[in-house]
Amino acid sequence: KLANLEKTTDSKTLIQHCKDVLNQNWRDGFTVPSSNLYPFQWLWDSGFIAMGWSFIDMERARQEIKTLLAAQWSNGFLPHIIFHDDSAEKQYFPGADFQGAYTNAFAPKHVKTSGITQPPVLGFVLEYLFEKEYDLALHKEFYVNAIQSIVHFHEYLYLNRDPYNEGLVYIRHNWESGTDNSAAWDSIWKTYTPPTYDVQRKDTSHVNQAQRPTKKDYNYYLHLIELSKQCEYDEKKMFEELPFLVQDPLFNSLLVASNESLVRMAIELNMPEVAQKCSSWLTKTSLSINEKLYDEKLGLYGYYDLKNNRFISIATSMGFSPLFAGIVPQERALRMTKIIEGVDFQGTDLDGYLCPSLAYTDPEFDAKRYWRGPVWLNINWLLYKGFTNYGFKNIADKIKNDSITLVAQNGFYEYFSPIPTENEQNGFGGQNFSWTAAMLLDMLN
Ligand code: 2M8
Repeated sequence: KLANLEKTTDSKTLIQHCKDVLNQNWRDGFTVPSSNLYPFQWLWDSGFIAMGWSFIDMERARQEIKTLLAAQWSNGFLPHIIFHDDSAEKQYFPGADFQGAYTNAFAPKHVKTSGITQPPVLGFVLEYLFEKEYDLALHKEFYVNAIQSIVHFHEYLYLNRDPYNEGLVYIRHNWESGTDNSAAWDSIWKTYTPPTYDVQRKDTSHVNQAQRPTKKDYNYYLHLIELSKQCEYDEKKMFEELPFLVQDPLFNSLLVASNESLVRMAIELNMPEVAQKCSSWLTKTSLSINEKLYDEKLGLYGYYDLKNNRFISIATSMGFSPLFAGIVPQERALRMTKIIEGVDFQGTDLDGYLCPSLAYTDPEFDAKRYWRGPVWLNINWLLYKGFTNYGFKNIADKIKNDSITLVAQNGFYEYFSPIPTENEQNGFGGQNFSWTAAMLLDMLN
């Protein structure tokens, strides 16, 4: 265990491995999440990855963001996958043709993209780079342009995804949450039956099926893509037709955090209109998260199913994410510390690694299946920052140390089982995973 080893020597080795992973996954102007499993550019991965690059090469960190933003649609939408070359159909499923979004009038012409988005991390990612920039004057144009593009993305979200003007934006595909097979969607899946798709998945040729979403799950995911295609990715039509419309606590909290970062950078860069706009967005979204998404019963934040008009009460690690945005009232935050320290998130022996994506006590908990139990380093990083900012140092330290231990003992996996084992492999999913390396670089520095 790392704790038993000579710390500095070991951290040095780990830091070098983090750098190797990012270097291996770097392509021409962007970084793949994992070379075989995810061979293109993913939106929120690239955000976390850019923070990792800032420890190695600021030029690459900026380039990662520039390449992402170059694929922005003309209505401000940012796609979750950018298929940088034409091998998409061979390498990944569903590829650009199956997703069928690139014919949309707003889509860019120079590159094919998907028609769904991912959590809005770019505002706070940009501020992370901004604060480390050695020569701000030299790179001012990059920051000003990036801020404008990110504001355009947020504007798109508020204009198209907030039909009742609540300040809460909805996601219209479970992939937009980033937490693909979360048990949070189970009650929605029960409301309809999708067709069966007889397709050749590629993910299960790289990763054991038991660690991935099920075949039945994929029917739901592909059906939502089919329906979006039938709507020609027209936002109004999709709002009327799609059976999945969810106000997600992670997505909205990251939107608040990004708006806050945009306000601070806009003030420094003398962009008063941007500062004003983002500040009114963040006030409204924060209030609504606290009013509509707080689950008094569980003491965590939950989801709102906008299609079926009902609250989804479930204890997930994403339920802590408003802490990262700094919008949780003190007494609620205190209650959240008791929850993360208890059996739900550390198991009956209170010896589990933080932070499982689903509570142990949930009947659906599965330590190895993707977003239904495993620990994810990007979420851990958000919670580590969140608990730190609230002054809960012990919990923040445990999240950080568990993250380091899991990687040190198992390698740079996509996700990890939270259950401690003696000498068993506890890392799962893709290997040499970019955001695992990127988040660790922050935690080790
Ligand atoms: C996973 O999602 C993709 C679809 O976007 C997939 O399973 O094929 C998720 O973990 C998502 O959050 C992540 O961005 C993506 C790439 O790492 O993989």
